Amino acid sequence: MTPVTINHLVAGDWVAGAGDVVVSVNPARPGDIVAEGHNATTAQVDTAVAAAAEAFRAWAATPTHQRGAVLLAAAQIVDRNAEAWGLELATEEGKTKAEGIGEVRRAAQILRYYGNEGDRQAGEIFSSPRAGEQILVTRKPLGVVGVITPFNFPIAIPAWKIAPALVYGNTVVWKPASTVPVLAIRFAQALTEAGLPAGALNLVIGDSETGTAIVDHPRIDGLTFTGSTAVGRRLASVAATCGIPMQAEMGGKNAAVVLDDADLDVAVEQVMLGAFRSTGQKCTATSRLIVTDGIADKFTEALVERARALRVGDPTDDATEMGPVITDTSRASILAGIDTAVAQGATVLAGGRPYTEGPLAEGYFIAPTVLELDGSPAKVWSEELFGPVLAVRRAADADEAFELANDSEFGLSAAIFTQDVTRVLQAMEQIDVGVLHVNSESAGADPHVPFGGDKKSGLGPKEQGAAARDFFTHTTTVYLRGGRPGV
Ligand code: UN1
Repeated sequence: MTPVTINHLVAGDWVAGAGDVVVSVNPARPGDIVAEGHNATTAQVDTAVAAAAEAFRAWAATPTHQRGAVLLAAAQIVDRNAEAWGLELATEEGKTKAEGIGEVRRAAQILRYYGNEGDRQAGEIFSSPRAGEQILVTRKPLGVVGVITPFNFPIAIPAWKIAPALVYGNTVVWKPASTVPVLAIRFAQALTEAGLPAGALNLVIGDSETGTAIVDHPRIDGLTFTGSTAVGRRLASVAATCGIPMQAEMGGKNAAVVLDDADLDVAVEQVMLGAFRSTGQKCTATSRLIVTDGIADKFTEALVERARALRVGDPTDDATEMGPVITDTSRASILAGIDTAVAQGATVLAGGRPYTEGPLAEGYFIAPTVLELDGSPAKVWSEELFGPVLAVRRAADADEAFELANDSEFGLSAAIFTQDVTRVLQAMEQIDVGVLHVNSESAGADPHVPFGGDKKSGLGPKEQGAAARDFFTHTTTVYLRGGRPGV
């Protein structure tokens, strides 16, 4: 594949970066360059923000139906290119081709959902305690929104931030992870080809300096971020200093709880998907498993057998079930996390190693890993590794299992496997998470319902569905009376 040239979309033009060289490689074969070019500089970020500010008034004044029509046209372009862009996604990010194509289609679905926003309710009306008066709550865009997105969903997460930002009348300056520039370029191309006016979306590819230049820019009115907890907290403190609202989706340490009465096959299948799809690189991935004593031996044995048999390989091969992690640095930190777990008493039931021979030795591969913990303090239980590593603990009963599920500073998602409706109701009450799956894996999000975490997994309003409106608009409460006495 000829490398894609990395350019930036600034004020409606595709321009070369004036910063450092940036190269994105195929994590399955790091010798293969997927894209290359130069990062944007801080001066280019300034130009992008100025363009977004300039475009704002006209875009905000455009009827929602018309803004939505641009998103609907972009959805068609994205759908039409799903196969080709899905393959590019797998090549630059490392998830399997099927997942890559699925993600591109998901971006189209998100564009369609927000493309139809004009048909939905735009505000509210309340009774007034005073005669001749009504109270309306209207919504307006924030202004210029900074969007910072991670590597692991290079088109779906941008879609679920940028589509609502635009449809509610904001303009955008977007910095994607520099490891996945191709899908960012494709998404921006789809929107411009669909008729988005110049300056409404600006794409600047760069490093953390670029991100900081966006957040603390005086003309930025809000920031939406998905990524690591450390970066999210740093940006949140900058946003707080600048006095702008921020929405942050950060870490997860999501538990699957398998109770004695669970259907074994369903639970094993779903825990496998939760732990190892996308090589475990989802903030919603299952990284902790809690299994009650009555089913623990049978379940763990079946799971370990599946994990050992998982086909790891080049994500563009149809037979592959799990690809590499994103970078060498990431592989090294995940392997170090496994070593620490073993030093802290974990038993390796599956995986636990990189590949040192054969075709996988070259790429950033790690075998699907299952570690059993004995209950003594272990970092792998509390800290996100963002890789194909599942830490297992046993619980005496459902009550202890729920307590262990809550034993985390994070609260993004959880999965519970049982056929007992009473236990399900109890889990809904007791497990502190933003997303709870009953008899399905811990990952996944639909465009029309809120997505986001409890506890320290997130800051600010949730994403997607009507929840997105809370972040991307502000309300004005209008006390409305007639202008003539008695009317
Ligand atoms: C999903 O579970 O399909 O960064 C989406 C992440 C999450 C998105 C998860 N914000 O992994």
